[in-house]
Amino acid sequence: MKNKLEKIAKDTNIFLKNFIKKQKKSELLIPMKYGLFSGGKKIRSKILVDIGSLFKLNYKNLILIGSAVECIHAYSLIHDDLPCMDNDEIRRGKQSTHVRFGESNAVLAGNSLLTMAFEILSYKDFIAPEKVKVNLVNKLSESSGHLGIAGGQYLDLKFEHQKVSKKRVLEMERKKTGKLFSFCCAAPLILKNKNKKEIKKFENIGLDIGLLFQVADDLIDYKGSLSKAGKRTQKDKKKGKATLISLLGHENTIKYSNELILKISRSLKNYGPKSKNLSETLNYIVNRSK
Ligand code: GRG
Repeated sequence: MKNKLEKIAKDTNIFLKNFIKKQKKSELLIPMKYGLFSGGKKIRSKILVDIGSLFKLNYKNLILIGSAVECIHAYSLIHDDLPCMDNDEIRRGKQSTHVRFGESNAVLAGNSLLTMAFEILSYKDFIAPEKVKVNLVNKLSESSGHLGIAGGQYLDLKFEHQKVSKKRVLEMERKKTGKLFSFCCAAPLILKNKNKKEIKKFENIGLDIGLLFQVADDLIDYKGSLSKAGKRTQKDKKKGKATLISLLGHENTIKYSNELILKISRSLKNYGPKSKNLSETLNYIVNRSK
């Protein structure tokens, strides 16, 4: 699993570096590259490739779509660390982008990574029907806006120091983290021209994978360390964040994540041994320490 993830991370970075090399230079590229290339597991690209392997899709196309997703992800992390958001000075074991380059540059680098995602999906060298490209742009933009990452972040900040129901916490985590995973699971089916019902099924699997990922992230905050996680831990409690741990407790949250794994595995049982890559990734997600 580790080797496969590293290969996908390397190939995603190669695509992004070549893509950027072909563009005209600008000074903003320095903080943008810092946000994109200063580590990062590239787990979202791995999920895309795992789902793509169920449908025998072209690896290069999956890496291109994964690269667009990683631009959105890097953007969300840069903005998440800003003083007006979660105010974090360390990310991936290094200074956050705004600490290194200043707040205004971090905001602009984040915005430029957002738009770069859509430049990639509409790239002339992406060989796919125009309709497929438009559908991918449509789904990725929806996953990133008020119904997705931005909307989830809004709820995350709004819920600080509040008593929030499990339903609302799940809504917040599904939007903040789940929607991008949902896109990663749906994109291969969009590429393969599958019908709406099949796409929806995989979007729902993605929402559950995202939730599992976020629960694991909350557990890292609860019991992890700065040296392993590459970011400050035990922050959620201090900031009064609404999480499943704060609601259900540590033991029940672990139980909840085991139930999620069972649910995801059940929905993939028709794919037999082809779903082995994804099962490995799920295992990695729950056992990770960063
Ligand atoms: C609209 C894209 C967008 C952003 C603005 C700031 C913000 C709104 C959203 C923040 C969303 C956020 C940071 C959610 C947390 C998701 C999460 C668990 C991130 C950690 O992902 P990893 O572990 O990171 O994959 P690496 O470092 O491995 O890349």
